[in-house]
Amino acid sequence: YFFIFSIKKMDRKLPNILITGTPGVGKTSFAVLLQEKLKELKGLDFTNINIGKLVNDKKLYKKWNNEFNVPEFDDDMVNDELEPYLNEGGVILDFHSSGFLPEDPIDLVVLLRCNNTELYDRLKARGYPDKKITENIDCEIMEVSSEEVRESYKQDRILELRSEKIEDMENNLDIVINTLEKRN
Ligand code: DAT
Repeated sequence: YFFIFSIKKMDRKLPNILITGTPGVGKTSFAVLLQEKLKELKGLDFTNINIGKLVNDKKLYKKWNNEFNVPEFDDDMVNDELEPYLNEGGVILDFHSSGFLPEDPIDLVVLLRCNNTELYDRLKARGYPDKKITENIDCEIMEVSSEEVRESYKQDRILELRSEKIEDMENNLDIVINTLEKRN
């Protein structure tokens, strides 16, 4: 086996990886790059699941948040949808929230971080209204995603990485792939 994680879980050939952090930190960009590189460099087939997109596509919500005009995802509905994929293994999850996910089938958590000015520019470029930008920057400052990760996963499964410059992406890729291999 390529990964230590999977040795313990004989039912999963490949580990599951969660990419998390405040909206705009670079989760989706990194998740896509990671999947491509694992294929290109290691010949491994991972599947990307953007949970936000999944929630919308499969309507995994019962409530609507009128303030921000977004659905409020339903924990159980999302977990029911993810369960077969996580049992199978080889999934790269991409989401800002992590506390509701099951701890056991997630082998590595990559927590991305970004400074306020860079995050502001990214969310502005995305066309978010100021209120939504402020809300998200406050979340990054108050470490909402970080706290959630630390409360939900053991320290040795968490990698906290800066995602501010383009070079960070390449660096982070090396760090994540090395971490997966090192534990072999
Ligand atoms: P998220 O999925 O966390 O919301 P994203 O992947 O959509 O974030 O990225 C938001 C924007 O920032 C997008 O235009 C790509 C850019 N970006 C992502 N990671 C970056 C990095 N390390 N350096 C510079 N720009 C980055």
